[in-house]
Amino acid sequence: MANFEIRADDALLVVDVQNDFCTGGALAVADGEAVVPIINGLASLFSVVVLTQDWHTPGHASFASTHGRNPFETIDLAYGPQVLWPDHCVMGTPGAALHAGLVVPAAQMVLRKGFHPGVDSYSAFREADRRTPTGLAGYLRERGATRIFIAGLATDFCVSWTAQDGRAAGFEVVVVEDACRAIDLDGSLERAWQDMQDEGVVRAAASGLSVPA
Ligand code: VGL
Ligand code: ZN
Repeated sequence: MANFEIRADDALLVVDVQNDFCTGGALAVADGEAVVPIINGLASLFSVVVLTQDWHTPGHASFASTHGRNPFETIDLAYGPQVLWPDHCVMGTPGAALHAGLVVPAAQMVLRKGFHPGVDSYSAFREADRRTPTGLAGYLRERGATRIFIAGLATDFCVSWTAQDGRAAGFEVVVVEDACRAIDLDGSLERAWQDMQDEGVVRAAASGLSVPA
């Protein structure tokens, strides 16, 4: 895997490191909290750092309970297929809070996504209708970022969609593999890496990132 010297026009995007995606959470990702110390270490390399939070209304359209269905089934919503999840990251609840071990005081922005009741948003750039922007691309551009490094949860959903949409928005995108953990539903992890590669997303290891001496 390639090594990267971190520059002033790089941004770190920390995706959904929230209690509900960690052990004991409503939609726990295996070993999810393992990303926390890695991300804490990475953050100091970057001058632009953005955190995201999955941030759903009660009764959100992505919740199985809303439709009287079982979690992990897929249904068709107005904008296309939607995997149904256990209720998770309900706005303002402890499960939606960032993991307490995440220590990134220099992060300048926290972006919340998935707050429209009828539309999911795995991507931090664009909601699942593929039309509604979150404002992140404009923020990053105005901050002078051209390349974004992505870490967090989950590799095969919010990280992957964010990475691909970052490419679509014109950024160079690097996913820091060991600073992510996956849900891996029916082969979704392997598919996600293939899709990311097809869009020109580059893979890195946290140990391969450094600041010039
Ligand atoms: C996520 C499923 C549902 C994620 C969010 O952060 O990857 N996955 N909501
Ligand atoms: Zn969600």
